[in-house]
Amino acid sequence: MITLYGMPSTASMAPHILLREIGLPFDLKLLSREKAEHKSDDYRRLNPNGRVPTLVDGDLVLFEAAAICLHLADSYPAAGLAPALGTAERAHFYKWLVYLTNTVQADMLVYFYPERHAEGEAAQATVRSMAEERLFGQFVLLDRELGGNLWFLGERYSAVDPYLFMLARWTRFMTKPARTLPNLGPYLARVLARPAVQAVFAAEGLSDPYY
Ligand SMILES: N[C@@H](CCC(=O)N[C@@H](CS)C(=O)NCC(=O)O)C(=O)O
Repeated sequence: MITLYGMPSTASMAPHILLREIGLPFDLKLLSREKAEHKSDDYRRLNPNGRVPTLVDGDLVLFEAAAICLHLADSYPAAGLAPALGTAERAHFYKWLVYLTNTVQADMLVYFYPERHAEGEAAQATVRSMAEERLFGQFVLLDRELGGNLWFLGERYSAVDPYLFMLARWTRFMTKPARTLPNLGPYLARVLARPAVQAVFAAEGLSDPYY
């Protein structure tokens, strides 16, 4: 049985959506941030970073949300969550998933944890607002790339979509949320309408605003 360790509305959301898209039985262990369960010795034995998510699949213990998404897409090809290996479409799939985790998510971590980047309230406010500006630029780029596509890569839903949705959701209280962009706005509504995404919101106990 697969176990996904996460916390509501965090980086565990994209793997959580994919597990439900694939339709696998799995055990969801939601850790308490208040009790710092993600920093416990037991959890750090699985993920020495003390961060979520972590996926345990038999002997395989995997951290990094994007790696978990790639592993799930590869392990259950019938779900069609990634283009065929060795194709140009697959190369673009890698490019966008890596861009999301390596550039957008990296700046999200600066935005949400400014105290790790500067000392003092004023410096942290500057770090945060500069991260927010960079993030908006990245979402403008993503909005342009999405254009009038149904899903991010075109006609087929892929692992990129829940990843982008998860990151876009994190902008919901920013001054310029991703949902205000012309293509991302209707796209996020389409992702939200998927039964797997609805099930994740219910299981994680999340309510409006959704993105
Ligand atoms: N690159 C990692 C980032 C994981 C990460 O930073 N997760 C956050 C939640 S979104 C976390 O666990 N934060 C707790 C902490 O940093 O103490 C991944 O994608 O899995």
